[in-house]
Amino acid sequence: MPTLFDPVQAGDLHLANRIVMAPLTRNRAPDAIPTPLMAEYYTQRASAGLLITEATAISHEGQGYSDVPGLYGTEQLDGWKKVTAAVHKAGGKIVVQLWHVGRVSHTDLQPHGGKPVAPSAITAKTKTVLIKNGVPTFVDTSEPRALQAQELPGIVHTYQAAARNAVETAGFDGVEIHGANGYLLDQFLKSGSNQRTDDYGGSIENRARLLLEVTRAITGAIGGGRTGIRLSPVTPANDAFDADPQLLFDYVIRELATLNLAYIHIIEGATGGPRDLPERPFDYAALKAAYRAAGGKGAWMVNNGYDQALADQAMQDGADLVAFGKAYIANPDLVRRLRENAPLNTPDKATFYGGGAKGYTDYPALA
Ligand code: 8OZ
Repeated sequence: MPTLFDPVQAGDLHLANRIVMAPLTRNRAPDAIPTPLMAEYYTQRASAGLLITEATAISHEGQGYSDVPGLYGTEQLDGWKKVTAAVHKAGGKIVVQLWHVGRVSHTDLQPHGGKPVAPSAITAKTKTVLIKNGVPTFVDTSEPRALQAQELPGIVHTYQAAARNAVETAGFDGVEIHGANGYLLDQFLKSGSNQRTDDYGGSIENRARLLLEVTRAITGAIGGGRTGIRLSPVTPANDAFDADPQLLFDYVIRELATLNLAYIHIIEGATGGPRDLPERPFDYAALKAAYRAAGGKGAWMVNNGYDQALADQAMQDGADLVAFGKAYIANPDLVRRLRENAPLNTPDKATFYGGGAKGYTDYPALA
């Protein structure tokens, strides 16, 4: 039985251990451009088997929060190039999380103050973050407009271009498709946010179409072995809801199994919250079994509220990788701390979103 500290192959990615830094939004990229401070932050954490960057907008339209990074402009790509170079120099591996927020945005963040885009014109009952005069402020998301069917190939193409730029220009080892947490692809997947009557709404096959088209476009451009995907079957984050998630994700995972992905990243329960949702039961073991039964060979990555004991249990149950979120905010040397059973620093919520080095690059490593 492998332990968290044993190496593993995830598609084309050879990982030194099975501990993954989860994607964490930190809102420290003014004008969507990655900074040298971000390079320092990721490099401090380079002993993880894999670093997944914070969610990164594939287009201006795909952006939904102040000061989150992008991957669509030259300066943004140049900024990321410095991040990946520093991480690689420190011996780490890093993939970028490709993000389109869909309806989880605000007109203030959209090109020309336009409406955010979504599968259907249904406002998400959720908040986003605007940073005004350096102060993060939570505001209601704006009413979106429904995307026209003829706009969808453009969105698929934008994801594909971002993936290509990520590996060819910015130097990433691969990409993670953000298919979770109530953002655009998850909005299409789930019945609560998708009331379309065309080929992209209604049946499960139709609701899954955009996510699968995006995934195929990306694997076609950069290879499945450098592509991972994150899914959150039952999270209530950002007003996500599906009437029958077990059936939906059984279909999605079987289709993904044919694409030779590097890994599948599953958020169990409510993102950053309870792992067990009595009102939203879900059988994750059945999901993994369906993936393997359909020929899926990717690494199986689990996430949400893991500590050492729960992670060991997950490895026994056949997980290949465990992603740690909040623990990684506060513990740059998390791999060493877990290996040595050392105490963990406590993350400070007040500095999660926005700001500078404080609560970002100043958490101490072990002496
Ligand atoms: C926290 C704050 C803003 C965005 C996600 C990208 O939930 C996020 C996010 C998390 O996936």
